[in-house]
Amino acid sequence: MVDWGERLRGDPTVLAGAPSGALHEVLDEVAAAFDRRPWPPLVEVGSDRPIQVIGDSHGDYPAVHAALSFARRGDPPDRFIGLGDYVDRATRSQPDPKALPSGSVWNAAYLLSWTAHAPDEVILLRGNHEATRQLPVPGPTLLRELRRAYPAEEALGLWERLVGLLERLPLAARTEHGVFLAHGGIPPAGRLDPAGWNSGDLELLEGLLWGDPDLDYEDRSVGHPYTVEEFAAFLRAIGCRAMIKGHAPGHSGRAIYGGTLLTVHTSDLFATHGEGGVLLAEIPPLGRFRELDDVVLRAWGGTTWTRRPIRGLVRGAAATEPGSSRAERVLSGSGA
Ligand SMILES: [Mn+2]
Repeated sequence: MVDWGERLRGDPTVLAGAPSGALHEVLDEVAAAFDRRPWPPLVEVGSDRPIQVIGDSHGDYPAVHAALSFARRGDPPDRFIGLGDYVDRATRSQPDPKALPSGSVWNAAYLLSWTAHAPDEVILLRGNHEATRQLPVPGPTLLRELRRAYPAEEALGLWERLVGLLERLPLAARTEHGVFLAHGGIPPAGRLDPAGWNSGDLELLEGLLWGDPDLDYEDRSVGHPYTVEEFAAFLRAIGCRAMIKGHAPGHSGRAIYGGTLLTVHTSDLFATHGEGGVLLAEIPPLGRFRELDDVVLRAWGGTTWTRRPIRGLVRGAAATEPGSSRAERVLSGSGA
């Protein structure tokens, strides 16, 4: 008997070439785990250990495997949080599409198997690409990737299963030491209290999964920009001091809003965006974390993780950014 889940957790490529029954077996285990322990909209995460955070991966399972292996190198392992967007666009990220024909499938199955196996250590948030049936994304490729990997008549059924499980992931996380994590943004006014959050609330999904800071805003047809004033008010309301997000690659590797909002991306598709790199952010444990200055950023070079500074954290540098002096006034409470 081969345990496909166990094999997959060791190597995200094992499903390639295997019959669809292998993927079904993995998804059965994930569904059973989610039934036993459904995810709440907001996950509270302990800060007793370092937390490794990945941004949008879009099917880049080699980078995700490298990040999760890094997080799990010790005993006990570091916690691991994915900021969403595990699927779609994988075929565009590879110069040779035949090399990784179905990266979204292997990436999603690998991560789902891990979060089902170790839910206290591997926490996956939804991105807007994990909410395509609620708010459609432009140019999704997951179904096409499934059609390359499996017999055509099985692809739609597998798509429905995969998407259905991705839709059961939480919307956001909050650490004990006050870091808020979500794919894109903050909830709309009137929904600042997580006690009232509901994963089926489209306006909440749009805010958390599709929002962009106004410094980084692009018109996506879904989602609204938020200002530093709205951002600061939300952080105060939920008792957090900083946020880490993905979604918009323009500021990847940079902290904006006076060094309180960091964006990371973990896909070769966006390796040249923002400050560049396939990035992993480490939040130190309680006692060693006060602000985003204490977060360690690393970039994947294909064989090793290399430490690199987070841009925008030095006050002098932040002050050169449009809107940052306003950000500092708002965040220090000296007027808006
Ligand atoms: Mn996104």
